[in-house]
Amino acid sequence: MKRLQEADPEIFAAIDRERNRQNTGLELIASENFVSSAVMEAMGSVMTNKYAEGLPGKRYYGGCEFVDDAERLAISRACELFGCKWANVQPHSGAQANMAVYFTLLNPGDTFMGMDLAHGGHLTHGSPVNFSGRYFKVVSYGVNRETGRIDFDALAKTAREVRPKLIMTGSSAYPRAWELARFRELADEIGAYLVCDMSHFAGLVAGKLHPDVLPYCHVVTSTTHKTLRGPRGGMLLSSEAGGELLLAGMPKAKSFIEAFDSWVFPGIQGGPLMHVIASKAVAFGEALKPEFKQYAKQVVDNAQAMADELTKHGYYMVSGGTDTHLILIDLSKKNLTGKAAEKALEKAGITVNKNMVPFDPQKPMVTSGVRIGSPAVTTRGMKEAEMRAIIRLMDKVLKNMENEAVLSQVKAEVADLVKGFPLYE
Ligand code: DSN
Repeated sequence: MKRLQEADPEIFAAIDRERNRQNTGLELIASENFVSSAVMEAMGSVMTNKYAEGLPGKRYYGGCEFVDDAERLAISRACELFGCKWANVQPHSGAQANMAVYFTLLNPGDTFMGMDLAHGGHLTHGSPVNFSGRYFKVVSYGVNRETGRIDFDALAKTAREVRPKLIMTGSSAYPRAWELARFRELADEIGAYLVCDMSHFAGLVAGKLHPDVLPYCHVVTSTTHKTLRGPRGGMLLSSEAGGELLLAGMPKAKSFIEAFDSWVFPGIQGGPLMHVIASKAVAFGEALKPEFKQYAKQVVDNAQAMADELTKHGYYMVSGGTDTHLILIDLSKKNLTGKAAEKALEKAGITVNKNMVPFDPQKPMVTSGVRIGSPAVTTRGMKEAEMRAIIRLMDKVLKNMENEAVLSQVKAEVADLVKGFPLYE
């Protein structure tokens, strides 16, 4: 980045410090990952210069021949990867993807069900501080206090009573797999749309490490930058494409997919980020390679090794463990808060995020939990032995949160550990 260094030394220095932080620390934030240099090169390419409102072959601007090539590749690779018939790769983020879905399938004031944020759901699944909770009537579902798993019987009972028009599934801090066949049966019974926001576990779905999602949902939303290891962005997918489902109440009957497309643009977005779309295509190409399946398997194996080591060290995890890439540790039984733990771990070079646990008595800025995940450390090449070592380091920090000497010593151990797994030059 010599040219950037000369042109803007301040920004260059900030980027350099961030690169160094990523290289020398342990990244355990469950929603983060490290992209390949190829994915990064596509993001930093000339495609950032191009306006391309519309879809490939149907744009509102001239000169779109080559960005069309990139977007067509992104679409066809996404469809191949997830075995679906239609994809829209333009949403700038997962939040935009969810917004496009709600605006397509619901009218303001309609009722939908989504997982409670405090039980592992996402802001855009109906939180009152988010557009999803302001424009629509939201009835939340959650987990069973004893098991930490989704209380499906309670959810089904509520769904039969309130008859939501849509059920949103997927989560940000729920460690267990989603059994969507069961949800689809319920959705069909009450005449609701079934949507899954698989942002967190998209890479596991692509690697066949998570039960099928696409065949059960009317539409699926996702980010591309978590377990899927692509650039920051969103997408919509469906295997119900082809116009089988006509949406009632639209000015002219539009097929399902036409309506989704037009809610993404012009409904909620302007020009698509063509450099990011090109980069999504690169990431989907990487995920189609056999090595990605091995990566996804290692992500799950690593999370399970961490869970096992946590149990050995006497930690309580919501639901008792994980089926996926993430673990939610409830620190209340150790008389610690998520806020204090996050801060101490950061001082020791271990990045996690504080997180509410179900039925949390603490406020969202304090919390009783920390969420950890294996995707980023797995990308560095770490395996089960390193996961166990990481948990031992975490345990040392959590037992000595006020002891700066111990925190510095762990930081040195972290630096030693990551040296064997180089990341960015
Ligand atoms: N903020 C993301 C996460 O960390 O899970 C979800 O959008």
